[in-house]
Amino acid sequence: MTPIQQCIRKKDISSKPIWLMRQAGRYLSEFREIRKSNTNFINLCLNSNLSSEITLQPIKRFDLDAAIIFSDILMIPYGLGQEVVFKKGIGPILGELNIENILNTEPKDFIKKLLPVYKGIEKVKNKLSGKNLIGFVGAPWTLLLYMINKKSPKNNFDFNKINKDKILTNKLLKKIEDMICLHIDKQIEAGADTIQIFDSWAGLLPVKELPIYCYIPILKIVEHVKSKKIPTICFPKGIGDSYVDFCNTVKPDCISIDYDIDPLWIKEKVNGIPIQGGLDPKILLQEKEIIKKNSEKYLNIFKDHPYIFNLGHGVLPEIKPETIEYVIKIVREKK
Ligand code: 1CP
Repeated sequence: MTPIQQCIRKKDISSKPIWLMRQAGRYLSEFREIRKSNTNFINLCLNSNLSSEITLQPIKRFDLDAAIIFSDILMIPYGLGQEVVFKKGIGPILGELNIENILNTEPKDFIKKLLPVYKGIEKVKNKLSGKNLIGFVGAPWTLLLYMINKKSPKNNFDFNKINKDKILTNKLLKKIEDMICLHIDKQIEAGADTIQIFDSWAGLLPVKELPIYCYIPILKIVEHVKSKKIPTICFPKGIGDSYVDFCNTVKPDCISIDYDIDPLWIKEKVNGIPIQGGLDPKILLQEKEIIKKNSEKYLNIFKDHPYIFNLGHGVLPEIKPETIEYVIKIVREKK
């Protein structure tokens, strides 16, 4: 049994597995080297030789317990025929939303477009032993938001824009949910043994809309994955106190917390659900003592609770690889 299975399935508290969101990426020179000559990010995700190589880069460098496939949540809009480009310094820019085309996309055509993602997973699986291979998807709400907003909602979010045409939004949401389930199925077939669901922008929803746009759509996906006997890790970033309602409604196999969540508070609220993450990635830009103190805070609080060490969001490009090594050492040596 792999360390993450031990933690999630057996609720084992004796070992604290570790992996990091965005563990492959720009903070690694070997990633930057590949990225330099592969300027089209989507094409890079669709190159199974390179995506599998990038997935394994942090595994070769560090003593991590899981690999997460190098891909992106926006591969789903891409698979549905919406143009997706990543602009340097800006982020993702999506093309016109042609609802008719999206709703008419056949599963077989979607799968065909994303086949290299699944090939990449197979390649990683063949080279990985004793470690988990995490597949992932964006949650329905976060994908809907990118698809309608056509860029990051970081600085320009207007809920009314999303909620304007409810019938249309619901049709789109249903299609997104179906494609998420399909994308998960194909990742599992290819060798993914755990599924993480990223609702990165759940925190933008008004609290009263959380059940409609966050909990219920994710619940459907979690139930689908549960029927395949594969564990889910859910990350409804930014919803604060609503983490409790989320856990009570969705009942994920593991809940990933962001850096705003008080770890002691959540531990008491989740009814024994395994917890992942929490540490603010910005801490990893500070001095060693501060890194140690903060990492140990999480390890101490979760001493008696099934816990996967991770961050409260992704590794920042400015973080030094030596710092990651240092954090792993702290987690491994903690008694
Ligand atoms: O070279 C580069 O500039 C590319 C940076 C990059 C990377 C390394 C992007 C663009 N995506 C990725 C890979 C990626 N994305 C992974 C790979 C596996 C890993 O090592 O973790 C994963 C799991 C994701 C998931 C993802 N993409 C999320 C959910 C997690 C999160 O960060 O909240 C989101 C929101 C995206 C969209 C996206 N893709 C890339 C960027 C810069 C963004 C965010 C844009 C924004 O701020 O809105």
